[in-house]
Amino acid sequence: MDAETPGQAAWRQVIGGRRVEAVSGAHIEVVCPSDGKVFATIPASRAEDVDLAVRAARKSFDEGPWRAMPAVERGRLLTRLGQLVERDAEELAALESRDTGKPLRQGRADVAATMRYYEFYGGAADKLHGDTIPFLEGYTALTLREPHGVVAGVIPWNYPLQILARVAGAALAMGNVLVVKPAEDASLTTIRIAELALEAGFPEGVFNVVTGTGSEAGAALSGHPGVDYVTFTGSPGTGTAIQQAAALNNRGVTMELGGKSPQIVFADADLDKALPVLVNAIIQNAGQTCSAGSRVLIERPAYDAVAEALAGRFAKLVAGPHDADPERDLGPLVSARQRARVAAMVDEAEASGIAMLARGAVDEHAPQGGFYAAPVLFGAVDPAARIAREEVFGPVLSLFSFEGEDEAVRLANGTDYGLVAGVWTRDGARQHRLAKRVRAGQVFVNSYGAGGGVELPFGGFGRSGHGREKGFEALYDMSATKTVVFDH
Ligand code: TAP
Repeated sequence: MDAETPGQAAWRQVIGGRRVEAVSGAHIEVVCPSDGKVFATIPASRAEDVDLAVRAARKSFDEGPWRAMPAVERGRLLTRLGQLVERDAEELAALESRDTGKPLRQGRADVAATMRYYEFYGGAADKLHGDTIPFLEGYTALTLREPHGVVAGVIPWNYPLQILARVAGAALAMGNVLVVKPAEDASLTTIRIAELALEAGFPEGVFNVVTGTGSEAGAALSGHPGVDYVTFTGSPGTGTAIQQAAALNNRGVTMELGGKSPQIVFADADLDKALPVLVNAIIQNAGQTCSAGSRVLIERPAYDAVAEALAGRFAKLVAGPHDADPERDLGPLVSARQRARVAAMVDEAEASGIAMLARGAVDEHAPQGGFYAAPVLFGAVDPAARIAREEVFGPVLSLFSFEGEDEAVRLANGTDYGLVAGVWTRDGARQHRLAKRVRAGQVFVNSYGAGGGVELPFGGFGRSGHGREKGFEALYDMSATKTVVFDH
């Protein structure tokens, strides 16, 4: 980054190992969600810049040293990148916190997970082997894992460091090269990681970042014929647009498209353990988490007690600036646009007669221009209501009641999504039954790991998307099987 005007910084994107402006020279202003003030700029790239980045990536894949590099060496580079993230941990946490509005403690947790992703995929790079397959007499058949080639990653604004790390870690481990388009609302740490990748020794053109809007840079990237595979995390609507663009080139995709994740609380649950987890699963990152536990389903005999206890906790929650001292329970939302979306859904639910059991507060000292949203708890929500079916992506929790396992499963599976679920019960047999019957990519029993678990395969059913990220499983998505047959 280069200092331009006092208090502001002009960041450049990274293409072909060089830090460059957009061809047009245009910029996008970067706003801090805590006060609504501009503190930096990023290049406003368009199709021409995307084309340069894809060409640089292609050249690097076809002609550079990357292709021939032994997997163990690729792994060492990823491990080294993780070490550089560790070296710059405080700087990265502060930058992520300022750019997204998340409290510094969350920024630090994101950096810790980011280090772990690069470490995990650094170690995994040489661990996925092919097979030898018994075949006809006189032949030897074997499989090789091949990279796709140029992987395009379109990254959202809620966890830029972590989502970039899970995409980049798996893609680079398998020998792909990358072109990443971060969200215009939160691009800075993605640029910084690409700079660190150069410092770590990744060959030029392996790790490219193009900044700009989704409708220009994002659309140009996902439909670029030079891209071999597209991975996207974000809203279902944008995911559909990206899949259509990739389909025109017959390219494969991984889609992580959010959720409406249920936490099922049976009357025999350990409530002392469950209650803080239920609250945290919806206020973490101000509810802007794909795996946020946004629906709590409570067995009828326990409903009143759980609702009352949650209302007591929600009434005490306070949203404040990312750098508040002491830290607040949650930060602002990422943008004025996101705050308006959340407010519209809360207003609609209230207007339809859904009972608001509690509302938290916004720090009275929070700067005027920030994008704050007080946490909200709705009770006895109709499962057909919009707030019960659609992702709010804000600190808004809905409570439902159920009678018996069948109704619990019906409610849990009653949205178009299927990303994560929590099951709270002391009954061991029921834990197993529910884990099987709930349609979700991850099920947590007596815990809820919203977003956590670098090692744990992650992805959804239905509207939550397809393909799997994280853990060893992501390596399969980021590579393709080649079968080779020898006649001897
Ligand atoms: P999206 O539109 O899905 O944005 C995610 C990423 O896609 C950003 O980098 C965005 O760029 C880019 N993008 C937008 N339109 C594109 C297009 N036509 N082609 C290619 N890329 C494109 O999300 P949003 O509008 O920021 O948020 C809306 C809602 O999406 C939220 O309320 C939330 O429900 C959901 N969401 C879910 C997730 C996860 S983790 N599942 C993450 C973010 C948002 P720009 O932002 O630069 O335009």
